Amino acid sequence: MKKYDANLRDIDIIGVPLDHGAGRRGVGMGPSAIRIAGLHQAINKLGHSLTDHGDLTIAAPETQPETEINAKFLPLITKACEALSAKVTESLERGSTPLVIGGDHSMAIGTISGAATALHNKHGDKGINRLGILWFDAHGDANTPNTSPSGNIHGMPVATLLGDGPERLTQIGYDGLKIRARNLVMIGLRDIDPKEREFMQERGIHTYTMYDIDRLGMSRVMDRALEIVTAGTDMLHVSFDIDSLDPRVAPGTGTQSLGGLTYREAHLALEMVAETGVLSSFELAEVNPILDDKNHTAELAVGLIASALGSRIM
Ligand SMILES: [Mn+2]
Repeated sequence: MKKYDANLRDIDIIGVPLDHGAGRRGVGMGPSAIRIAGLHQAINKLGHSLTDHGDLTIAAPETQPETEINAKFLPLITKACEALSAKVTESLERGSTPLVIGGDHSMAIGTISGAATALHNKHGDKGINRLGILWFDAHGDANTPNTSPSGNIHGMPVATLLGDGPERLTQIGYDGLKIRARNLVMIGLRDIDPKEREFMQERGIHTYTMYDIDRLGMSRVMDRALEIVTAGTDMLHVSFDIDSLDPRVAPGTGTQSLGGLTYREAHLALEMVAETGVLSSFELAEVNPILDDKNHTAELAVGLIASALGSRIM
């Protein structure tokens, strides 16, 4: 795997003001809140060079028909994810590190399709075997339009990227799988729908739930997780849902679930990611400023991004 010098990255910030995949409005303001919380300063301080590509243009939900009840705002989310995927592919092919800030977690369909497409362009159908994914979340995000209780697409990215989702979304970048289950590890889970559990077990997704983190400690969980996602892969993408943290630490998010990661567990996990030197792209989703307490959750998000990009205590 390509090792990056922690201090020599070219970072491409891509903002995704996407609300439409979530049940609660406000998460579309996440990119602004994260920038206001000092994202540029934090990255500059680490010595990286930085280009902010601004936000994708996304129409307000009020101007859009809510077409499909089982997959709400599918046409708009498809368009946003197609645009995002193309930007992520371009960034990776330039040798840069895409840093995607959201936005609801349906954007992961775009980000990860973009990473998979970069590998597909280089290696054809075998490219997909070379993409490792670490996914931090309270939830499984593994519903499909048929199993989702809400029809909100932010609950479907994992299933979609594994090929089981709305066709328009599975075709982004190229037609086919964007993740191999064996290269995917999900961390911090504690709120999983029965049908998601079935799906995750059938597909053989590696999971470290809060139970595992309590039993093993985050350090050992990350040792094992990093071993899985770096085995035989060329790229490592981290998809970080801020709701993986406990809502007492991260109140500014729409689907809170008690019993989540502590402040230090989250930082340790991302410090360990940075230590590997092989992180190739990162995204942070689901910061909702409307629900936040004086932008603290966005500030927390900036700190976590800094840890993932090499910030050290000593
Ligand atoms: Mn999520």
